[in-house]
Amino acid sequence: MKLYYSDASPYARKVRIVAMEKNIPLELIVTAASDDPPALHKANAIGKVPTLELDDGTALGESGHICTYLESIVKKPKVLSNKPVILRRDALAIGMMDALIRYVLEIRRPEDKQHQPWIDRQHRAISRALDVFEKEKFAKAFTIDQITLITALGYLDLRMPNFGWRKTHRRLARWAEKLADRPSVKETIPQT
Ligand SMILES: N[C@@H](CCC(=O)N[C@@H](CS)C(=O)NCC(=O)O)C(=O)O
Repeated sequence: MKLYYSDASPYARKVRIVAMEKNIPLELIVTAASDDPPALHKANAIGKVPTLELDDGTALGESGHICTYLESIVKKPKVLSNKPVILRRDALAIGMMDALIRYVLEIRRPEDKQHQPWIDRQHRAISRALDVFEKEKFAKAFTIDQITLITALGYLDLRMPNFGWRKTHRRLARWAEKLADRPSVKETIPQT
């Protein structure tokens, strides 16, 4: 199976972590979605990473759907759950990723075209999500909510290195620190 991905994409990192946790080998195809590569568009008309191309040519978009597929082919360790607490946290961490992406796209626009209230709105959403996560108690199992959250925090570090969340959210920082040496987390840290 081929995964079209980019090193920085938090959505793609989520999929890579799930695949590594389940020992599912993926052929990784580095893809800059913004360059409109024909191979990506052929696989996924919407042109986003991650896109997973199965051996029969079927291509799946949306990180959540890709994780559902990976869980269906390799059941253990189980990372997905229908438990409301896990779904709630996963949705919150996805929302944090989405707010970060909106923030990044906006600050990349020419300065005179940027809309500061929109930037501030994303900033506030990220802060509120961090406040909620600061109070959460996580179980030992490395489930999808934790995978999405560690990925969102990694993207926060990459794109907003001066956010300073480790000082204001110390419990969350300790939780993230404990996961830092886990191979699937360590080997997928975004560099660019
Ligand atoms: N909801 C999607 C989001 C994927 C996404 O937005 N990927 C970005 C990279 S982080 C992308 O490919 N952007 C290119 C574009 O929007 O054209 C998912 O969970 O997979």
